[in-house]
Amino acid sequence: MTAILILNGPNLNLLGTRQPEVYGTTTLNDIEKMCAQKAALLNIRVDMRQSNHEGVLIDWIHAARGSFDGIIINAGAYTHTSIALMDAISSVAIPTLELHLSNIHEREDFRRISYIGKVAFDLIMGHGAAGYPMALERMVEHLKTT
Ligand code: CA2
Repeated sequence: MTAILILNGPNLNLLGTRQPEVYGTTTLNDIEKMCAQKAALLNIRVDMRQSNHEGVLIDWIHAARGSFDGIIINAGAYTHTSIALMDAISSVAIPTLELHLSNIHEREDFRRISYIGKVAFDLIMGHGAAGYPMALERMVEHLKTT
């Protein structure tokens, strides 16, 4: 069975509790449930995790080798800073999709730079929580064609 790892970076554990005007009112727990439902429909296995620590995210990416067919990552602010996460993704050579709740191209200039985007096969952004199940569909479609 196809297995997808969904990684969430710093501060995303606060989702639904602060800044609802930017990030919406859905919690990460709600999103995990949405992903589980979509996974059942797509007949895939999904494992969703969150960490505020760059090294933990890197360790999870390394450990994904041999266990997961694809990685969906909302790296939070590490998106715009972390060459280490970018290197981790290219080192495991697992198809990776970049995901954001907000449209990072329509916000501050510093959010336009994405190191994840340099190694991801696609980007889904600006759809809020709905972007997560969309990302699962996109990943499954991508894995079928590769
Ligand atoms: O739009 C996204 O998904 C982001 O990855 C979210 C990051 C931000 O740094 C990226 O530029 C875009 C921030 C996540 C912070 O999440 C919060 C959620 C609720 C309250 C406060 C922060």
